Amino acid sequence: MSEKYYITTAISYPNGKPHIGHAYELIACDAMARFQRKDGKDVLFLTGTDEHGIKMLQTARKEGIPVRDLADRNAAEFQRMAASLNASNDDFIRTTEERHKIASQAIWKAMEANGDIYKGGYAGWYSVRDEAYYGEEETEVRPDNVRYGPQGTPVEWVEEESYFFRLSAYQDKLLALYESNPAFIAPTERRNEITSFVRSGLKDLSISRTTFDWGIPVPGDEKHVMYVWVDALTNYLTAAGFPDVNASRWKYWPADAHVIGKDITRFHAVYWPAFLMSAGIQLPKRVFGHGFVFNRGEKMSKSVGNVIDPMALAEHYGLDQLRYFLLREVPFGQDGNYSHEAIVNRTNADLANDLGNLAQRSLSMIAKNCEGRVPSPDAMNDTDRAILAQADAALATAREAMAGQATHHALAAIFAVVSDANRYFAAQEPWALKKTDPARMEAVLYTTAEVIRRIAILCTPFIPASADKLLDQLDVPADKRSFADLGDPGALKAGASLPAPQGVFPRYVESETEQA
Ligand code: ME8
Repeated sequence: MSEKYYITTAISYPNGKPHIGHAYELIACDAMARFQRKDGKDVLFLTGTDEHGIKMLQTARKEGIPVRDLADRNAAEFQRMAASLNASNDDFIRTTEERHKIASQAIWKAMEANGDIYKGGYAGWYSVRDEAYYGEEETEVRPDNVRYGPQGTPVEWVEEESYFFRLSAYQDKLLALYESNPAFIAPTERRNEITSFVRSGLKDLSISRTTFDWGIPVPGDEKHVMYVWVDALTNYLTAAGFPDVNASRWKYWPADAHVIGKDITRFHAVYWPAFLMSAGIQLPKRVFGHGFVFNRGEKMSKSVGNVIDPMALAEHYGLDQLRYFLLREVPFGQDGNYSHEAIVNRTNADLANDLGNLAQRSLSMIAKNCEGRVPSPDAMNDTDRAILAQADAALATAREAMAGQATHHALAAIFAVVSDANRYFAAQEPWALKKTDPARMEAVLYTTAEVIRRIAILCTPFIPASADKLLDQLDVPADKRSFADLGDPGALKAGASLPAPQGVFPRYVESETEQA
């Protein structure tokens, strides 16, 4: 039985259309999920939408439509985004589904049975936008005479009857968790922020609302709906079959990685493990809070029109170009910027020039000089073997990087081989060997094609469609494209006929309006 791997994105609020931040997170998780599948693991990759809560109600009211219609319409947009970004999610959860109501009520009852839920009254500074109460000391009145919370959103005084979760009882347990399991929160700066937040003291958490009814009813007291974060976080359990521990998916729990944006680390690294400890459920192995991506390139807004629509970006630059850029350029965990110039430079340099040209030049030479068949490796020497070994060695580096969600390191390692393969190709001068030593020419072309096969397999998690196109050109069967097929056992067979080579990575050429 293969090892399991369960990875999740945050579930997005469908109170608007998807934006580049959503696309960024989904693409990163997709690369991670695909990487583990290629590495032989049995993967469950989950994404979805977080449909309850007052924000949804407010947006629906503003638009004058029923909240369910708003949820349906925008959930469909998120599903469309996932498909058009080539996301390989195994499930798409919507928190308005029946299975999720069952799971949320079950975790509530388990926390209640453990004595961690009690009824009380709540009065405090509430941010509608954050759906969170804040202590007075966390808020400030600004010159506009409006009181703001720590996230910079307006807060108002709200009083309501509410159920509470005994979060205060989990302070020491959480600190012990962070201490004994330093990998639980990543990257380190997030871990430090969370640790000092918990150290500063935890108050019990209001976990129900009576001021609206767009949510999951509290079991046994239906005038309350659950605080949206109790319901939202539980989605990760729902998709694994909870509360049915005999469900076929329950084997995936605990999740190996919850990948989320840094703004919601507190919910995932403080509330979530506390809820799970209370309910007696195993904790996820890791919470990774990635950075934010921002648009700084003014030029792009002119050329693309709507810069925040990730599907327009993918259409404009090419999906794999966008995926490559986001995964390679921005160190995962840090904030990053995207701009027209940065995307064009990165994808032209790495994809079109380095990988694309290498493939195009070597495969065209094979088509022309070897009758379109895989050349003979008979005259291979140590230099050839060294570049092949280098490609194989990149797997270990990439594997270690991906275990730490460092997509940029994984791609850097793979593209270092691309650069070396280009240097190798230039130094071997197969075009000159054609007359002087045809057997060596064949060996060099064989080696180059084989190194491209290995690189393409390593690239499949990141730029799946383009990597598959490269592998099609080498006539590699679909079931021979895993990491287990790297190395000599899966090597190209001399004499096998190859399809006519085609360019896979077109150069981005500035249109006249962009040059202006
Ligand atoms: O927070 N760059 O939903 P959401 C990178 N429903 N990531 C970004 C981003 C940006 N510019 N903007 C947002 C929610 N994100 C909750 C989650 S999980 C149980 C509930 C990230 O639609 C954000 O950090 O506001 C989050 O991880 C995800 O997009 C969804 O954000």
